[in-house]
Amino acid sequence: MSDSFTLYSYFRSSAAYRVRIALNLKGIAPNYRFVHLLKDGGQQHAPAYARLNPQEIVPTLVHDGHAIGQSLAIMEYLDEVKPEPALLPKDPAGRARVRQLAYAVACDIHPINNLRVLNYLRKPFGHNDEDVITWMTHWIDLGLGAIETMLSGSSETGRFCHGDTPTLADICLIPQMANARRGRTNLDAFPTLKRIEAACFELPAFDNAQPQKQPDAE
Ligand SMILES: N[C@@H](CCC(=O)N[C@@H](CS)C(=O)NCC(=O)O)C(=O)O
Repeated sequence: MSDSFTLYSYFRSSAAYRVRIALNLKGIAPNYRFVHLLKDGGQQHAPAYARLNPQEIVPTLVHDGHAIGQSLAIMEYLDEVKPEPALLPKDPAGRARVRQLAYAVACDIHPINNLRVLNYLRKPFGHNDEDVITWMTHWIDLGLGAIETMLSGSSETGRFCHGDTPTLADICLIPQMANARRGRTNLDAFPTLKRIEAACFELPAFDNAQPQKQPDAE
């Protein structure tokens, strides 16, 4: 197996942010290729990138001749090719709980607030920036509120979302909280999430993956 990993990333992409955290936790330093989602009409639509990832979204990880899209698929791949430290608990119920939390972000909050969805609300549907922010805030508040309830009400929540080591749940949550801050969401309503976020940022793997710390940050 090759030691060479290449990540196609954009500093502000929360899906790429997830993979940056996972790579850092695994101790893998990838080669970075930056895909600017706004410049040149969106570099994700450039033919060379579209051949690599026909969905024309970031991230994409290239390893051993495979181009892998979808951050969750990438992170499970990383967990399989480099099992330690594990991103999922060992027991089936724990794995299911971590996936439930991760999917609550990655399947139900993030996709409907993605750039191309927001652009479609603007054109052709004619919504203005105020409408778009209201849309985002609504779905983020609803989604994070449910996660706050799940975490605060469970004895399985520890220093992190599941016990005392970071998992896919934290990896999905922290970038979504960064997105929420860019909108109007007041995170004070989510004390458990804020406590876990503070614990995550004590780890260099999370801290160094932050958007503003990336070489392509603006
Ligand atoms: N479900 C995908 C989502 C990826 C995604 O939505 N990426 C966004 C940035 S966070 C993107 O590339 N958007 C480009 C666009 O909307 O044109 C994943 O988890 O990788």
